[in-house]
Amino acid sequence: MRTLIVTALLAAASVVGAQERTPSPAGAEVYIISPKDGARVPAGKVLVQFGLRGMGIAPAGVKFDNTGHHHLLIDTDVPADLSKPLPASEKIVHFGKGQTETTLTTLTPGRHTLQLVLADMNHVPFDPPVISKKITITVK
Ligand SMILES: [Cu+2]
Repeated sequence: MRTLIVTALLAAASVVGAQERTPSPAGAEVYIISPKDGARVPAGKVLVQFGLRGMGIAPAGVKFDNTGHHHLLIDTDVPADLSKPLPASEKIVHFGKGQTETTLTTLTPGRHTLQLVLADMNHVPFDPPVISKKITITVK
């Protein structure tokens, strides 16, 4: 009897500890429309356009099946632990209003990487994750 209770408590604790991840539909795909991988772009304003197939966009906080919002990763890797909400920083930019493009004005001359991660209303990546290819651009 005691073993049973302990087991039940442990199971409950592990459920609370892990953020629940939202399933993504098969075939969902996020990609960077522009700039193109390997592009050389003038310094100043770099327009980045986000593409999405097989899912829709909804603002953060809005629950609607098969939707999420974009996150642009700049010069950084996708976090190893995808069970947690994506942090917000200058390298991980949230587009919680449902934006599908942005203009970067702070990229310094040289090589930079860009990558998109779609995440759910709570900023947690989907399962399986919907992540773009990482592209490299050179700012002139
Ligand atoms: Cu977010």
